[in-house]
Amino acid sequence: MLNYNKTLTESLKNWTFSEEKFDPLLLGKCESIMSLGNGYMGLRSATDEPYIGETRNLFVNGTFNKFDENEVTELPNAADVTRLDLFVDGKRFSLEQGSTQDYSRVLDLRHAELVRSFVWESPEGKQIRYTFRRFVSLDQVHVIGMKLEVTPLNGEIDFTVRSGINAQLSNTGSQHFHEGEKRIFDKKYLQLLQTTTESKVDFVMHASHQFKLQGQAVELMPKMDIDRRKIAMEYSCKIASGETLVMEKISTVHTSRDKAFEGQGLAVMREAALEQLKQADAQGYDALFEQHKQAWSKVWEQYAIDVETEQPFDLLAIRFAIYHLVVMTPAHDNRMGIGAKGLSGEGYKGHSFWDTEIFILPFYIYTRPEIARSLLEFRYLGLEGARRKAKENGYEGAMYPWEAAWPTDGEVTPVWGAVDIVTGLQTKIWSGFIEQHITSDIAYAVWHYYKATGDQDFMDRYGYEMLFDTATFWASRLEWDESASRYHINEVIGPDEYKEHIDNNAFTNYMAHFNMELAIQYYEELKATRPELLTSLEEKLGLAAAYGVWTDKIGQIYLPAPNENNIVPQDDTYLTLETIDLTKYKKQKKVGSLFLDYSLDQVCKLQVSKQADIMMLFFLLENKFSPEVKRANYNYYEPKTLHDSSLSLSTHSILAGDFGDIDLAYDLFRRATEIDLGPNMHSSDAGIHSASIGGIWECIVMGFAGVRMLDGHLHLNPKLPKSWTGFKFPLYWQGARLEVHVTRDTLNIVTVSEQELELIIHGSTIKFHKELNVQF
Ligand code: IFM
Repeated sequence: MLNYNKTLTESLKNWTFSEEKFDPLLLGKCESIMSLGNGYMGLRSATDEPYIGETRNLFVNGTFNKFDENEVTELPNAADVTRLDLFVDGKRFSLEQGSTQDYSRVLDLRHAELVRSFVWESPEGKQIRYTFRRFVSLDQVHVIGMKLEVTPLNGEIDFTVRSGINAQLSNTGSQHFHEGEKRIFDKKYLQLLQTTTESKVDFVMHASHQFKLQGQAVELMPKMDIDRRKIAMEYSCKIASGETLVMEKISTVHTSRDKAFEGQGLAVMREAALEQLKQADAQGYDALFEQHKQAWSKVWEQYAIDVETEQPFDLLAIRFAIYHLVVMTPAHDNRMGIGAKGLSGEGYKGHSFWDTEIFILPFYIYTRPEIARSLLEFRYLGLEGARRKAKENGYEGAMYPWEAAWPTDGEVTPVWGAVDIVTGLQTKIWSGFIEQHITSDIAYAVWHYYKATGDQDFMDRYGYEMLFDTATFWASRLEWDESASRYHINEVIGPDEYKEHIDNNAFTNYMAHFNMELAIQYYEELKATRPELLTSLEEKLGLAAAYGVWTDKIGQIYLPAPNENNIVPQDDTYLTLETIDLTKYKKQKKVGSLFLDYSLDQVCKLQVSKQADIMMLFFLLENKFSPEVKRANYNYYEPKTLHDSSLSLSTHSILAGDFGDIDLAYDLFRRATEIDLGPNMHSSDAGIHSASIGGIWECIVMGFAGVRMLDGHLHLNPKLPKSWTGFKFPLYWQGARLEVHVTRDTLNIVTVSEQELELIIHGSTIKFHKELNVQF
């Protein structure tokens, strides 16, 4: 059970949530949603003492490895530093034995610290207060801090802690590391060096411990242990009743992917890493934590979003979202993307999907454009793999991988998935072959970023090339249908993954058309204004011929139009498929319940959708469809959409808001916030849902504030959920930071920028300088 109202201090009101009861059968949820990190690395919040069923994960962004030829590359699970084996009077401490009172595990989002505390009574009747603290430094990104406080309450105890660096881990069985080298320096500093088996990324991990008894430093002589894939220390001491023993453990993680060590060799990294550990150890938990707190306070200033509401959960939810966005994003390195589960679990192997460009990038475009640029540069570096994928499939240009890892890896989607309940065989995952809309999603994101920021340098270096080469892919992908005299895109999966091998998915066709439209527009613009840049791109990409092909084909691409009932067919057959009563599945407690009754093959033959598809098209290409068409389609498709993907609810919420159905928009927003943070204790076992977390921000800023970039203009269309009296958020537009405050009848925007700004509010164009006040 989670508690959303735990208030440690007044300043932490709506900044924390907690687990109030330990349940060894529900470990995954808090491990994921309370995970810590700093974009460089992510640490799943497994409890310190071990339990069966736990998943201990430490991921360092970008360190992908392939276990063997038949597997795809994934983020390797690095050695663990969090496990502590604790013994009281010679017996192992475990919450599964004895009894526990005052239990709480709290994630403090404001300071990014995890605190677990309780009083435990051993089966022998010894009562002990335990407090465990942990953070992954945002200030020194290689550092992990842990602190344990142990106070016996009714008699002296013999206390032992075994702690170290444990590499006896895998990714659900796949072992990504060679055995490596282990060493203990000065009976204090533990060092483990390991290299990934295929990508040959070196990991250097360190740990050290220090103790205080009643506030005074004590030297405890350790028993040292080095074994297979493991290096550990065992410390023992007596603690008198009422006295407190404090153990601090400082660990560091470095890898040869770190830009700072590029080309420097392992010896240099090893020495620098050991030196950083020694310095961090000398600073100690409290000083390191203080610096980390300062770094987080800058984060909260930067993203200063606020919801004035009677529903404190809403405020907590947006803070939770921003916390996880910061923790998962490799803002420091443009060779890295964002995983579909961030860095919080093994789900989706650390791979990046369209989740980034469509659900997360808008957050960065409008709050930290430089991070949005870095994420797009990751896709630019991915052109090599995308061109390879196009060639391998018999196409031209750049065909982006459905799942991406290291930029040059190309397609990394696994081929086999869950069981088919009819045949008992593993289901084939087709998305790596035929879910192709990712290519135009990336092109769309380039355009969105450019229009919102005006970053011409990005376009000159990367953006035009991405738009042109993706358009070339689509031009080569189109299939001429002689009988209909038009181009089709057959045999795809659209956003709705419950329809495989379909022809003319509307989303895919419209987005491919849009991608080519952008390429033609920018080609012509460059030809007229920047011929020298165009010449150099022409030489690199063979554009002269490509432009002719784009313009020849674009007018003949089949764009499914609304039928007599205003319904845009999701694909060539969707509207002809059987409909079934979906009530039971719409009310499901756990997503995917449909598969208890049907196989994927059967589901493909029903009018049932996994996630927003046509609705996503309306959201992205808003101007191309009338309000009547959008409404009619919403009414048609929403009852058939099970929201079995976490990418669905936020889009439906935004659309419902656009139609003026604020109650429904709010209801869908609430459901979106509950995907990870809600009370379902199994929803996040494999990791948090990054896209849904980006979607929470989108619901507020693009939904309730109605922020949209349309034809290069910034629109705001504010509307307030009933339970809110106002909300505030920062918004970057063309390099200027705007502070936006919406109340029920006013809109206030202030900026320190000197430029005159133009916005479209509820359809009216308004120019302002420094401050704008609008009464509704
Ligand atoms: O990208 C999504 C997809 O749309 C639905 N399945 C999960 C993927 C990763 O989140």
